[in-house]
Amino acid sequence: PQTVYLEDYTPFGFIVEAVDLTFRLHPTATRVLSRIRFLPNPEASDRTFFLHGEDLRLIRAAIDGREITPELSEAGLRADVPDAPFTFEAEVEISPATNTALEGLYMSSGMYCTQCEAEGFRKITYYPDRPDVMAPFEVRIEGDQPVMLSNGNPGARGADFAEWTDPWPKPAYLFALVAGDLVAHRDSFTTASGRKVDLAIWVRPGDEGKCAFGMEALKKSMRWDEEVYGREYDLDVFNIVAVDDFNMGAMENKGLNIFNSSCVLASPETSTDGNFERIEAIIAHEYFHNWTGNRITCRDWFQLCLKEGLTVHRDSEFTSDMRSAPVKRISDVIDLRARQFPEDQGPLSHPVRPESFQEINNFYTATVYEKGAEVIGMLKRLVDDDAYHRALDLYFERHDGDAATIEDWLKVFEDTTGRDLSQFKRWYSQSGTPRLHVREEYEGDTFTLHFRQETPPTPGQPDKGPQVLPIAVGLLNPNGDEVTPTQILEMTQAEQSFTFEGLRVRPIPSILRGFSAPVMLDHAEGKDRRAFLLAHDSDAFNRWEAGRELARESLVQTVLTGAASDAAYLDGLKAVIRDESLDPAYRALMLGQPTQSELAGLLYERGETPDPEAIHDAAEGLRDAKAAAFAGLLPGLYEDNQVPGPYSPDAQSAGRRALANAALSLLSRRDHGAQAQAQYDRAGNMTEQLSALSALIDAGKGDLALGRFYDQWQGDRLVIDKWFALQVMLAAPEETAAVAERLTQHPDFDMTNPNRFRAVFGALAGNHAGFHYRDGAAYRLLAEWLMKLDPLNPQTTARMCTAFQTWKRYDADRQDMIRAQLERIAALDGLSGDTSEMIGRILA
Ligand code: B3K
Ligand code: ZN
Repeated sequence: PQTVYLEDYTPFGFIVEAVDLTFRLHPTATRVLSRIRFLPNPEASDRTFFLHGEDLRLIRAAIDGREITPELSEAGLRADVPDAPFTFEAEVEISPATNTALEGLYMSSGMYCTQCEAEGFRKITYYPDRPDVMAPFEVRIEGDQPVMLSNGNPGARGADFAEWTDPWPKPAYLFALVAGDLVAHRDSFTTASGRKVDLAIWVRPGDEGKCAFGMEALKKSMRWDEEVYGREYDLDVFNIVAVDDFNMGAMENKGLNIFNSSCVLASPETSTDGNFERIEAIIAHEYFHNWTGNRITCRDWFQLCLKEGLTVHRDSEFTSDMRSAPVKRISDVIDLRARQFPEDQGPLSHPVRPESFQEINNFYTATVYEKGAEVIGMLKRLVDDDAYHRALDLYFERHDGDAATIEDWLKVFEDTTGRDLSQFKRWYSQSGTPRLHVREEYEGDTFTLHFRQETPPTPGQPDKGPQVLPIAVGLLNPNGDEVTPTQILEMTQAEQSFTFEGLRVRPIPSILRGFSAPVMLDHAEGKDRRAFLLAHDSDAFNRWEAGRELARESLVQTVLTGAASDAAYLDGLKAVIRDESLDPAYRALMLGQPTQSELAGLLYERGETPDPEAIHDAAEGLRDAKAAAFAGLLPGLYEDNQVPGPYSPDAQSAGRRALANAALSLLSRRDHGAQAQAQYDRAGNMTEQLSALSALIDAGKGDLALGRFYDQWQGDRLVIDKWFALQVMLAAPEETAAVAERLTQHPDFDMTNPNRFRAVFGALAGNHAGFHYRDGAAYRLLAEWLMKLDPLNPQTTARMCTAFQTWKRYDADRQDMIRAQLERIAALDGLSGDTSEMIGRILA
């Protein structure tokens, strides 16, 4: 596979003026007829006429009506063309039914659908498949499918054809086509300027009852984008389609979003509160792409964070507005630490804007998405909300219809605020997580914070410059009152001090409030200080973080010295969770604890070799300690947070259920699952049913309920995914690999369905002690299945290789076992470019 470099960018030699496509659908022999109008691009020097194309059977090609015999290769087609406007025509044949990679045009449960981002359109027809080539598309679909959809507005429709026109120029990666036996859940939305938009969510017959929530989320997103960003929708229709076989969550194709059915279908009986919240966020995310991604797209794939970081930032703002802002912030940071930090601290570390790649699909990462969103959050903090929105207005005005770059993005901020963002730009080019060290000094009535920042070397980047860090700080007095409200300290140097004057008593600082920069904070505070902040910090994030720090330290001490769980932590936590003035969702987050994988990372960071079994035992020990310390409190907490009446997925109800279920999981450590069994037997929604089932499994009492659960839900693929995942996630360390292996023998296991594959193997990688169990069985099992999946679905295989990215943290035996598995995969005959790039980087 070839490496592509950001610095090699050159514009395409031609402009595409218009695209006309006709599809004659057939499962194994679909014909695609294209008519593309090209003009020479005055801004390009290279006029080589090369069109991407992969796995296509060329039937005929013509230029201005005259047949040609182009030069064909694995990657595409080259031809001699006139030095003037011309029309290129081609007819190709493709086979959607045998397309198991789920990229291009493929079939899922009998329906035709597409996935073109990033480079899938070239599997549909010959085309300059690059995001800076934008054109209006006309599409005609011929076939006998009851529903046939494409991008844009509907045109003529007959018994065996349907036509669609998308007036907005778009890159090919936003092309979509869907055809099948589908039913619609319909609604409409009137935009701020009074245009009526027909909305529809298309699903397989039988799923129509699971669309209402998604539809509400869509309408809320449309309204929110008008109110907060002044962005209106721009077509007569907006269609969403649910597809069972999909490599990721969803796709923002213009006017025709395609969703993994797990990210749109929802009902109280089959979906958890967590599912509802995620669906709302993903619908918003894909909808918001209409402006940040579609109207303004990326010049090249190195600029991916331009649309993804920004759109994640926007969907986080949306969720904060719809639900609880502190709860959303804490959840985002938990997620960042679980997925982005390990990536940035291991062999796969790359800048938010990568500078080279072999397979772009390997760069749809937590760094590009989530760290990319953090970078925008910092920018907003630095310039303030008003300036942020003025910059965004300018961005939309200046770049509508463009394929833009990070330089364009930063320029609108420079132009609206007069700031020089050249140092800030390092957030896009430097990889790695900065470490921020703090020292305090108090003299006279002056309090000083001395900061020092450093970013360890990452692949290809031995030396780093200091980054711009917005550090949100507030000061408390020893009574717990805030004496200095939150302010943003702007750190730009490697070492920098900030003073606060006129303080008659030594204040207690609360640093990095709201997690104002994505760094690892090293502040030698001591337990008392943390307990104080846990009790008093007025910043909800830092209050939670103080508890988290205590939990981390307690666990680390247990692992290293066998110490019992920290009593001060348990006391402080008890006060918080019994405080009824606090949001139940927030209290539920407080009850949680760092993951075992996070602890392994922390130990490694401190120069220790993490022992997965010891970490597992410490984590279990802390849960037992909570169950014991809160024994008197838990039954009340459980009872008081029951939500009576019909199920509603709103944030308040969900928060109460989260707290009740957190209490339940601790309770069942002492009552051997009695309360959980009672909840399982009466559960009226999936949130209650699944948390009862988890608690039962955890108490070693899950077998009967697991059987009943399967019998009840065997007809529902999405619920059965949960059934698969839960068993692996909650398996005891020494049994995890065997449980996963047994599940791969189950008649419902289907490796070609990414959701099902991930249910088993995502859970295997997520069960830290099970995955790293000393016999290495889980490493072998995962490698074996990745090798089976690679020839069918390279994208999902490559993504799941990330399970091995933290391998260098562990002891020599485990490293040897993992290396052996990685080398075994690397040696596979015909290994895909996707997987080979990932394994190569992990081994490097
Ligand atoms: N843009 C798509 C992701 C495409 C992934 C291609 N491998 C979904 C999203 O971020 O909204
Ligand atoms: Zn996105």
